[in-house]
Amino acid sequence: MSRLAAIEDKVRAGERLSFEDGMALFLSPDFLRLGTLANQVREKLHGDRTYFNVNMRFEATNVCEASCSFCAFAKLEAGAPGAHTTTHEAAWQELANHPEPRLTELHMVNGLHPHLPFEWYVELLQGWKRVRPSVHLKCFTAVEIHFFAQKFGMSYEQVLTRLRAAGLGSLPGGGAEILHPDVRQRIATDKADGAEYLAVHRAAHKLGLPSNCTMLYGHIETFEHRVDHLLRLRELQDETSGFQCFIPLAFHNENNSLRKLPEPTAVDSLRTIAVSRLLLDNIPHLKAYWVSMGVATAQTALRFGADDLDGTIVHESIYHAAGSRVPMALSRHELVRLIREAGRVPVERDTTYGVVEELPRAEVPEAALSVRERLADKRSLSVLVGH
Ligand code: V47
Repeated sequence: MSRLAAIEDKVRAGERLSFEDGMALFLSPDFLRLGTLANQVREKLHGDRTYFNVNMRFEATNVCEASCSFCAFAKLEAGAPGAHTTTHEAAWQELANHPEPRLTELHMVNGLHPHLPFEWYVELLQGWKRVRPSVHLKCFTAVEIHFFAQKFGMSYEQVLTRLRAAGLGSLPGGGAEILHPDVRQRIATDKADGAEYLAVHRAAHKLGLPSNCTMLYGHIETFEHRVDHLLRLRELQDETSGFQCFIPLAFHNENNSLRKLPEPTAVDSLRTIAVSRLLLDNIPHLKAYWVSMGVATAQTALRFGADDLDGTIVHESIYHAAGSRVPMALSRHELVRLIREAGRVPVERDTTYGVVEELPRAEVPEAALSVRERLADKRSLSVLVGH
C-alpha cells in the first residue's frame, strides 16, 4: 500500500496523523489526491458552508521595536519616514464613520511601540466600545500581549484581563511566524519566542478569550518546520480548545530584508491548506486569507480544505506594504460571489462563528447567468458597457 493510501485509511478511520504522515503529505507529488482527502474532512466538518465576515482592519501604529526580516510594515522609530501613530479621535472616527451597517468585527494589529503607555490602548478600546458597542474587537497579537506584559510589569493574565474589561473580545492569530527556534531566531529575533506565543494563547484560552493562530510559510523554513509548527498548535489545542481558526499566511517578498527569496506558488499554498486541514484535527476552522493567498488561490482553496475566506477588510497595510497586488477591500457581494462560484454555501458569520445570515447556494455556476443577473449594479446594460 502506498504511503498516501495508508494515510487516507487513517483519516477515514478518524486516527490522528503523525509527524511522519505530515511530511509524507507535504512531499506527495499527487497534490490533487491530497486536496481531495482534505476536502472530505472539510465537508465532514462543515458540509458546503463557507464562512466570511464583514470586518475592518486597523493599525494604530506601525512604530515597532522589533526588526523581523519579513516585515515591510514596521518603522523602527517614531518620526522616521512613513512612521504613523493614530490619535484616539481618528481611530474612533474611523469606526464611527464605517459605511457598512453590517460591520461585526474590528481586527487590529500594531507595531511594538516603545513609548505608548498601557492606558493609551485601554482608552482606545473603551472609545471604540462607546462608538459602536456591538462591534467585536479582535485586537493585539500574542506578540503584542507579551510585549505589554514585559514592558508594564504584568502577567499575561493581568494584561488580558484589563484589555477584556476595556472591550477586547478575542485575539487574532498573528505573530506565530514559524515557532521552531531554528527559524524564528533568524527571522524574528527580538520579540516573543515560540513558547511565549503559545503561552499567551494558553492564558487567553484559560480566561475564556478565544483566539486564532497562523503560520507564515514560504520563506526560509523547511517542510519539517511547517509540520513541527502545526503539531505545536495541535498540542496546545488538545489542552485548551481555545483556537477557533488556523490561517496559513503566504510570504510576500517586497520591501523587506528577505526580498531575494521567491514567494510561495499557488500549488504550495493549496498543499499547505490541505496538509493543515489534515493535521489540525482539533481546530474547527481553516481560513484561506485572500489578502495573503491571492483571491484566485483562496477561492480554489475552498475545495482543498478551507472553509473561511476572512472578510471585507476595507484597508490593509501589512501585505500591501510587502507587495500584495490584491485589492484593499472586497465587497460582501464579491465574497458571496467567490464562494458561490466554488459551489459552496456562503455563511456570513461574526467573529466567534455565530451565524449572521446563511445565503442560498447558487442554482447554476454564475458564469451561466446573463450579465444582468450577475452584476450587483442593476443599472441598464447600455450604461454599464458604456454605449
Ligand atoms: O503576524 C507580516 C504576517 C501577520 C508579512 O487572526 C507577513 O483572523 C507574509 O496575522 N509576508 C498579520 N506575511 C496578519 C494576521 C492575520 C491575518 C488575517 C486574519 C487573521 C486572524 C490574522 O502577517 C503577521 C505576520 O505573520 N506578515 N509580513 C509578509 N511580508
